[in-house]
Amino acid sequence: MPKASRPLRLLLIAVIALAAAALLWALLGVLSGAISLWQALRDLPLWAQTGVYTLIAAAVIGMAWLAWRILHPRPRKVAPVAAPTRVQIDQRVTRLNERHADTAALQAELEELDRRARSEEFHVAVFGEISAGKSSLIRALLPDAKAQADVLGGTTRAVAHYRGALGDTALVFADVPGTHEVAGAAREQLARDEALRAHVVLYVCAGDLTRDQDTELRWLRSFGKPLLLALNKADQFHDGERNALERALHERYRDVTDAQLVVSAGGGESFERQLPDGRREQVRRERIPDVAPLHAWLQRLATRGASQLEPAREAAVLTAIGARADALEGAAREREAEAVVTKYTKRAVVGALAAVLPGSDLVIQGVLATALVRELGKLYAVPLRDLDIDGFLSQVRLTVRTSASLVLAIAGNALKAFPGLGTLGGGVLHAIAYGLIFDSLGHAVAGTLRDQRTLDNAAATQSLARLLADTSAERLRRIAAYALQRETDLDN
Ligand SMILES: Nc1nc2c(ncn2[C@@H]2O[C@H](COP(=O)(O)OP(=O)(O)OP(=O)(O)O)[C@@H](O)[C@H]2O)c(=O)[nH]1
Ligand SMILES: [Mg+2]
Repeated sequence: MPKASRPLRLLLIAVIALAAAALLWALLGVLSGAISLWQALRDLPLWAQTGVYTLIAAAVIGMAWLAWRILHPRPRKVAPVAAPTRVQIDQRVTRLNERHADTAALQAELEELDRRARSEEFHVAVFGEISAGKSSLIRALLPDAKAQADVLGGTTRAVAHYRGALGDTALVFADVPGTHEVAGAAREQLARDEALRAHVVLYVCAGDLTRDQDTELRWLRSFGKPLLLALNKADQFHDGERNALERALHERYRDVTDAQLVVSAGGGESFERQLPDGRREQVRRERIPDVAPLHAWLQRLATRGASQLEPAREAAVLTAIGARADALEGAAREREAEAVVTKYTKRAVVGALAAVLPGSDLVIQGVLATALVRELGKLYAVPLRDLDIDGFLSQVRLTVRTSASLVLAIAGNALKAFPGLGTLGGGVLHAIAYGLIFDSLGHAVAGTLRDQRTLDNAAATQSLARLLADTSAERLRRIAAYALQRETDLDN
């Protein structure tokens, strides 16, 4: 570093001296203020002195508390997800039934929700990766329960329930399939559903959590239910390793879980035994489980009683049912949209066959197209005022005109697929072309409304252009069949 020049250093010394003098001056000011305040207070009657001292003490304590709070911010609570109410879910199920959706699974879930609420049993779902020791942990906590344990991963294939008691509370453990098993997606869903149905989730791990496990744990927490994290197989770590892991889990998950506990649920241990004749032999025996801290935590939660934990459990189940209702509604809407598109495609074909045809110019039929877009808009609950149908149809006409020769060529191919069709009136080619246009238009509009909840003209026109060029055999046969059917109907 280059040396500072002498005048500069002198200037720096002067500034420092000035700052020190100012600080000293301020300190003396405060001191003199405090002395004169103290002298003034001495002259006051005792009650007034006590009042002022109490005020000063309160201010000092208040400031100390404020400083402490700023330095030690409260752990951020994960806000529970906003759950739908039971009434909302019941209404949605009724509406789905009216739309002929299969709601049997949703209704079964609601019945199970009510059954558990009535039973007042305390439900604990034991959740975690395959072979983490979930079944062994249940056996250790409820020794009379029978859960299959195996060294091969993926032993618990479906949800099994084990009943017992913790103090005076009737308790049910749900032993769920382990997550992250290869090709175990369906079983993983079973495990997640069961975790939502429980009052408490016990998350079992056998080491540090992977990124997926971390996400899973935070997802479980988002339902606002008590969540315990148990590090199992503690015996497999040296003391130092175990302590470091315990500290790391505590540091990372103290805001996400209610407790982080270290346990050893079982497994085997080997040791060497000396026989009377001096020989030694290897002996293997079941390890005595050490699950005391976990047992104590569960007991503590159980004494709060199932009914106190019921609202969070209900909210979690209703949220899951809400998501399933969303999926069913989506599927019902897709089916209904398909029916609407088919209806208008048939109408377009029939209209083209019956009308005096506009030569080779495939000008789109305005009234029919408007009705199609309106009906799809209603289905996807997009307000009519948000649909610029006229503007959209002008763009559609342009797209259709530029693709006219392509569409007619595709319609010609469809005719070849039905050799008999070609001999029917010359209008059949145009009827199929109209069918193709309406089928493409319907699917383009439905897809855009589904994905964007609005009629994005550019996206819908792009999709239309793509669909107009779709020559899949199944589609051509279907549209040609409408024309064929109508022609035969007209002939008879
Ligand atoms: N060393 C040791 N082994 C354990 C412990 N707990 C369980 N095990 C062993 O880990 C293996 C898996 O145990 P399970 O209880 O079947 O594990 P799980 O999580 O139920 O497995 P899945 O149902 O297949 O997902 C078995 O061989 C157990 O003996 C433990 O605390 N220490
Ligand atoms: Mg198991």
